[in-house]
Amino acid sequence: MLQNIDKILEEARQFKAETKKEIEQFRILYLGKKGALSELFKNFKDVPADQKKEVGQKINQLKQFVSEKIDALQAGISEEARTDDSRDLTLPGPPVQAGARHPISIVRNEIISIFGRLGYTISEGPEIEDDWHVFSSLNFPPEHPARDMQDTFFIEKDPDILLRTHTSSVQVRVMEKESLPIRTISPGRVFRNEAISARAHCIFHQVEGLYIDKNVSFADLKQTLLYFAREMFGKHVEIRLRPSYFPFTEPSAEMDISCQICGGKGCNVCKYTGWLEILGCGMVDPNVLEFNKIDSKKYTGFAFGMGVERVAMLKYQVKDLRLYFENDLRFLEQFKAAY
Ligand code: 2U9
Repeated sequence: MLQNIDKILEEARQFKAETKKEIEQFRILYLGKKGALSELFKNFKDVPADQKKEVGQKINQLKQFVSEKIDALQAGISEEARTDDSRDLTLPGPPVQAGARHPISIVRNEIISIFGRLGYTISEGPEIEDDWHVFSSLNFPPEHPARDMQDTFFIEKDPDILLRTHTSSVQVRVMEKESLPIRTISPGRVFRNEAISARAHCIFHQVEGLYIDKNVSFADLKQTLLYFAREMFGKHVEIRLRPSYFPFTEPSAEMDISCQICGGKGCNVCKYTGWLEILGCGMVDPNVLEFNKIDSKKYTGFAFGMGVERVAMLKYQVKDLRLYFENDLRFLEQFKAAY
């Protein structure tokens, strides 16, 4: 009997109970009507008289141990575990924090989608480029400032290896590889050696477009860009083209959209002009076509280029471009509903 009590005590010591349900199982096993202690008390009458004192003490010690262990277990378990068995496992779980797309990705995807509806393919290419694909094949004269160390990040000199300053280089690669007609946009990161400010960054995102076919005209360019502006900013948007200069297009233009804040009346966003500059464009310079082995007497083309950050600033009324690079969740979370 004494050995049996020691064995039960040892088992009670080893018993692991964490949840409310397990503690109750422990209680029933030792203190319940048909439990170990009730069994010992029942058999107590058969214990020889000379052992009764010792056995009685041992049984009481066991009972005390079990009671104290139950109290300790109940005090020690967390509120969650105490109510564990009352949880309804069929209920939906706690909400999972969903991430959101970066506003630059949202705007880039939207630009891609708009031109996709006009039949443009997407082309991508290397960020590390050579002089030919970034400058020479695009008609940049030898003394053009963009070729200077102050404007472009060079990795190696002679022969020049550099970080692309625009994604036109991707379109040069398309002209090398693919047959005509070409109708493609190239979204991607570009790099310029600029001081970081509210309006400029040394890394930014561009989408450039190129359309080359027979009889492509400036009117086609204008209508394409009007469609883009209205899809992007709303159906009442007007566009305006101002003459400009780029080495790779002739004639060249910069496009403004009518200010959506004041409806063209003039406000501090459009600096009281009613217009906001959004992109550059033009007819592909015949030199660029010839450099890329395209007969400029048979084929013409138009091209355009825009900074995604600039489009996003106009779309979301963000005045400091640096916000797009800082990844502050208080800023990024505001775009959760956008896409
Ligand atoms: C080829 C030939 C011509 C792409 C063009 C622009 C005008 C332009 C700027 C807008 C803001 C760059 O991000 S920005 O700083 N781009 O103004 N880009 S036409 O012209 C091409 C492209 C490819 C073969």
